[in-house]
Amino acid sequence: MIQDLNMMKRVYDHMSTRLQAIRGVLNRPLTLTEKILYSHLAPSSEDLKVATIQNFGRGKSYVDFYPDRVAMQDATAQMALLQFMSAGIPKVAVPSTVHCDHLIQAENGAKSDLAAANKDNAEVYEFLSSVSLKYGIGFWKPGAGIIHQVVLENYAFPGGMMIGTDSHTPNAGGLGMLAIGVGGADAVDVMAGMAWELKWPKLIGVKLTGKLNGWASPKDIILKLAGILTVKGGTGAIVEYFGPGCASLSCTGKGTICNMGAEIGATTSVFPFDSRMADYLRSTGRDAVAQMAEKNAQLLCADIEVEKNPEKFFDQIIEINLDTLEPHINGPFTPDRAFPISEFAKAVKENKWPEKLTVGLIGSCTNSSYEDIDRVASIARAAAAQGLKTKAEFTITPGSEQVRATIERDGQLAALEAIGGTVLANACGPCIGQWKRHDVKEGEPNSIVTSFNRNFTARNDGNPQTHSFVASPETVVALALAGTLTFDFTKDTLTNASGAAVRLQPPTGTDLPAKGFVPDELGFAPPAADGSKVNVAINPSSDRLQALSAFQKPDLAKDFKELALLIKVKGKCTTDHISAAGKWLKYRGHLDNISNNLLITAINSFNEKMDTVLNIRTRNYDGVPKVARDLKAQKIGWIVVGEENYGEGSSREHAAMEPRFLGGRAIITKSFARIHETNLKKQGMLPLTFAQPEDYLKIREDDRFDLDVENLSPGKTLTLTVKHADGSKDSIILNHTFNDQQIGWFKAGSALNLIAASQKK
Ligand code: MIC
Ligand code: SF4
Repeated sequence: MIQDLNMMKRVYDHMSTRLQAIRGVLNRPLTLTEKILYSHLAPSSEDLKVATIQNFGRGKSYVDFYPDRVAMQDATAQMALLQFMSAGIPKVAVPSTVHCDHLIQAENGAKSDLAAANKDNAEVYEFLSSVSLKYGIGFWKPGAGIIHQVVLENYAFPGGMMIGTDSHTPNAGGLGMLAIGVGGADAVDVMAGMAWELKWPKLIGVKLTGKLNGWASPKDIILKLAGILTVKGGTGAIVEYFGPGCASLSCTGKGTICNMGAEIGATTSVFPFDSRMADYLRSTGRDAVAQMAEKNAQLLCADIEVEKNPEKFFDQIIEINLDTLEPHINGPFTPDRAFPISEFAKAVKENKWPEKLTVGLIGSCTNSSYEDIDRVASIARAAAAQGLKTKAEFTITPGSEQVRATIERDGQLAALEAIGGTVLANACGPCIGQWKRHDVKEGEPNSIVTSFNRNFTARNDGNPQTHSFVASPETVVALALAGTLTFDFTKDTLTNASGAAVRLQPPTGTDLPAKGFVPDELGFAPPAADGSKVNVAINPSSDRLQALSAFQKPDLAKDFKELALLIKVKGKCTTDHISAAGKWLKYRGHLDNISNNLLITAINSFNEKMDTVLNIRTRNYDGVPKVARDLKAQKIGWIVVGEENYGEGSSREHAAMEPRFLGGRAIITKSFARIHETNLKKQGMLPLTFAQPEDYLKIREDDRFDLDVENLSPGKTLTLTVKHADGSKDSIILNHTFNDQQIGWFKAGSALNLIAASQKK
């Protein structure tokens, strides 16, 4: 069944009238991104005064929008919905869905792993399903699939705008939707019917020419782009693809590219509407949506002048020629360290990375489409015919039940199992550390290659010595057959069971199943027509769920004096370092318990150790959360100091709530990742940046700090007075990006406190 067709109709009607008005004011050609953004400006429709339409300052103006829908996954939905419940609103204002995907642990295979998850997480699933039923939210059960795949199959539509409590929400850009990852508090705004604020983005145009061939696949486009732009090159920007190469890519291939755009820090990525998207919509049972998009096609791509003179419309342009694009492998420990296959073996040897491949993992939210699996199955079939089997362990994570059932029916799964593959549950599993490995011990150096999108230290299996590389599914399978990282499948040979030298065949495959997809009839539970009677219970003695207490308003005169340093972090500090996943995922609904993972894998710059920081009060070294709790108990506020792109990666707002909960006041860094910076502001924390990045060096382990928060106002710097133990002082200038509304969140203690107060009026 097509969900929310009327909403989509409204969006298209609205878009065409609104864009006319906008063209009248701006009087210039528009990119696709601008068309979607301008047509979702708040206030909506009639109320929009032409005067409020303007050339917003890219990277400067904060602008309010009304997104069309919200999606949440189980690991972030718990906190999002606990906040929604405390806001006191009876029903969500826009179509919203919850997806149970992150909490399923991979161990022995799909069936038993799903059964185990249903048992272990029963309380959380029960909570999420009853909250969904009550507040009008669609609920996707465990096993139905990974949020982004399910959204692409059911909800995404060209020209729409959505937010999701997961950083890979941009996957829906493969279907021409502007889909943005956010923290749960942002989702609360939209579900409460309020406008949602975003800094008007810069625009990066990526021109695709030529056509992929041989072993190259859509994943290689984003792997290459990550190498060019690095993990922070897309910060504050939307990536818009254009050029003749776009139409040669399938809709799901485009989804892969947009999905992994999160790894360059981009706000989101988007492709123009084309026939490949219409084909995908039809193949997934949405003919009516395809028809509407076709009718409005001119609204769903950039104006012709943009393609002709892109330099006039984009802040940066990158061109990638698909004809000559090589397969890429990125890693280890960061997704932007990119190597074309022709240079990879040399890099492995030079860097002394473990050459033996222990496990190859394909699938996940970004690479488990019918096309991915069909192409990989073609490699597997040809390999089997040549007497080859995988030498490394090999796992397959289907992105959704719909894909899994279809590839089972069409024989691809059997082909993958025949060369040694194990099928895992339709869930995040090893991608987010939900992986019980039996083959290597903790601390043992080893290499894995995945078709996922992130490879931060310890992410997949909790082992900091696992060298994780990201590649296309095709590359993963080829390397799994070889069992070594140094195999260049484009030219090297392998030895088969009878001792003959054989070459792997480049993949072939189709993007859509000839017999159509097998629909997932059981995975979805619609909300109750009248949810007011549904009871949502939280057991007060639960260790998984905890009702939220409001954060207190700060006392500006007192709370920012004599602060201590909790930790000065050295190097990369992703949200995985701030609030680890894996075994900690089980506490995502319990703020007190999950706070015990605060910054435990970040490196202390003073001793290069993890989870070992000075407690200024006791003069002893202890774990980070322990010191934070002790300082909180003694009413000593504290700060964290960090380097570049602090909070890169996930949308998890726990990384912002935990420091707030444990008495943190400010996080001071050289720069922030977008979602994390907003999450901190929403929770009443102060994300601040050094005006002079070298001032990072002035911070000593036993300093005390005063911060002049009384002066917090838009565009004005703050001053941190650093009082060193030897009696000397430093004055450090700090920048911030707070606007008036956000200062209101800070002064109220959190953004949620403001919403809750407005409901009580
Ligand atoms: C991720 O890929 O890091 C996650 C796990 O999906 C996160 C969400 C989370 O931490 O729950 C994300 O991408 O936002
Ligand atoms: Fe799940 Fe991994 Fe996708 Fe995040 S990136 S949604 S953990 S599959």
